[in-house]
Amino acid sequence: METIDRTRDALLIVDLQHDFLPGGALPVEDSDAIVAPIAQLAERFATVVATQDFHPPGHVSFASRWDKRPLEVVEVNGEQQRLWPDHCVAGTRGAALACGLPDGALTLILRKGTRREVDSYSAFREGVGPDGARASTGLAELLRERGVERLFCCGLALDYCVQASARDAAQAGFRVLVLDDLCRAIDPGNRLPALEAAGVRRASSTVLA
Ligand code: VGL
Ligand code: ZN
Repeated sequence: METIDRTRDALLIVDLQHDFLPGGALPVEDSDAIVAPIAQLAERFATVVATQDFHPPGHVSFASRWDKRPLEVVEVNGEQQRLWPDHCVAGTRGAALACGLPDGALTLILRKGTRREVDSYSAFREGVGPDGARASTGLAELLRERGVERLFCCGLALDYCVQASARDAAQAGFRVLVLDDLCRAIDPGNRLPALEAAGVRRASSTVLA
């Protein structure tokens, strides 16, 4: 059992957006099942950060931009970039948050992937840019200033943005728990090596009961 400490704990809700729900541009199976439980859980935290995948048209992660098919891989700034259908285009309904939370419930909405030439799975650091570096989003500093030491992660997709965010949070010095039952994966068969390597704990949200 874990007790939520209202100053030291924060909830990170990753990319709970219409395009990742059934019927969206990049639907994650059964993802609609986690929306209501996450909204309920959020009420128990004083610090709740929601990330929002928010791409300009023609984003570097869009297969259409490369004249390739989704799931193919290209090289961008020396890194392997998996290509996706056009999704979470800034200003579209698909990009809107679907977390069912009143505005006031969120401490911060963090938009990522907003630069046309750089993708960003993680809430903490962008993907590798043209300068060969991963720029900080400032989230680690914001959380530290609020006294946060431990982060509970949930949302979409477990094998991409949740994994990347949890790994970077652990690397930034936070204790990190991924709430497995409140995540869904694009490919449930994907192993999650970055989580294991970073020492991220995985648990069911029932540990917070
Ligand atoms: C995501 C693929 C592309 C995610 C975002 O939220 O996991 N996956 N963009
Ligand atoms: Zn994206």
